[in-house]
Amino acid sequence: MVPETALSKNQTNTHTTVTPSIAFNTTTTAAPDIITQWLNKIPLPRWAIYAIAALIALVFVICLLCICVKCCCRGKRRKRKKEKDEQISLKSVSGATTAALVQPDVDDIDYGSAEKPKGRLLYSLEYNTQSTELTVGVKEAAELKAMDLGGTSDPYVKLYLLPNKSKVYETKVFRKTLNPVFNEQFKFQVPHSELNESTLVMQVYDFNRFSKHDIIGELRLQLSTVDWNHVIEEWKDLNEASKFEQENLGDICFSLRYVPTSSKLTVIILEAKNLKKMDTGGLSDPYVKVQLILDKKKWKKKKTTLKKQTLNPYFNESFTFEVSFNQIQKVQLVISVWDHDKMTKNEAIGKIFLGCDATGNQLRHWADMLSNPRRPVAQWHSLQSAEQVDSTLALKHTLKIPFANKNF
Ligand SMILES: [Ca+2]
Ligand SMILES: [Ca+2]
Repeated sequence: MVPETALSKNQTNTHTTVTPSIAFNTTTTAAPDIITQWLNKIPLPRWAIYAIAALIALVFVICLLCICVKCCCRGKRRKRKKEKDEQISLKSVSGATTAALVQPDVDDIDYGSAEKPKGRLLYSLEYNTQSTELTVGVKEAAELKAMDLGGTSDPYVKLYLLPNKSKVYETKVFRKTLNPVFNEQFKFQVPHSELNESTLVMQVYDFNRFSKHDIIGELRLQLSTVDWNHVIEEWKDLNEASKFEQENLGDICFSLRYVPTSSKLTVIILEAKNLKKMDTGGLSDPYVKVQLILDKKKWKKKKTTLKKQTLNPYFNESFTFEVSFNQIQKVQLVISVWDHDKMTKNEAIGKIFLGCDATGNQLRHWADMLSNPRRPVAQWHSLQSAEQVDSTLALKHTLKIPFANKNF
């Protein structure tokens, strides 16, 4: 440093015409020299120029900070939203749902495309010629197509025989998995004469609490092609579900609430949608019957008001029944949607039943109600054909069936 200052002093001495500032800068590079010259051309005091420069720099830094903060906030918000989504889906898992929460589960919104592979199903078949009993084992599924937003599905399997679709079974629902292990067995009575004409249908569905269940894929096995000398256990790729057989009768949403201390069962019929068209005008006149069956007898019955000319009726009608804790474990709740006709007999559009001996989605709703006493639990259900439900109920009551083929 010392020799440098000495040199600059020397230079100021030799070049007397130049200003001290220029003399100082000659010792450094040429660029600051240009800046100084340029600064000298501005008709403002030097302190003002520096102040303006500082101000511009400050504004620039503030802008930069703002952009950074905004980016960070967006990241945090996204993270918070993700956490919230997880909370919502966890809530649906716990089954603690109220009637006020009847809206699509975030994870239950479709996003799958039709072209993706559906997955595979491992099943077993066994036919006992003596008892004419067909045993179908639904073992497990693998690499199922994801139907929900979270990239998973809530699979269960529905199985029945054609052409006589008298009994429809469902496995338990497995939440948030694409590789469920069911390990359930189902028995069908099939006489020898019918075995070769029968087709076993196994459909894998994605359960959705607040919307229609989506079919993931299905298997159709013509039993005439099966070699019954061996126990069959094999994996098969699921196929696209055939559309023609899936008759859509409509969906119904209702909430169930049971208060053991006061022995009150409350059923709130909320709404129905996409009901089957029963009248020539392309609409229906729906109302809902709520019925309790106890010890194989019609026990209690109530019905909603009639909604004229609609396929998407909104009811929000509440019915309370007195059912003791002992009875709630044996009772069957039958919900049926009917089309009113002025001139002819009213026709059942569809039906479902719930209770401890129900299966699949209906059993799940019933169990949710029992495990959440005093809380209303709402859920959508797909209606089944009245004949099918009547037949299932009749099969459960092999003694006297005074109402087996009548409409409830
Ligand atoms: Ca689902
Ligand atoms: Ca009608």
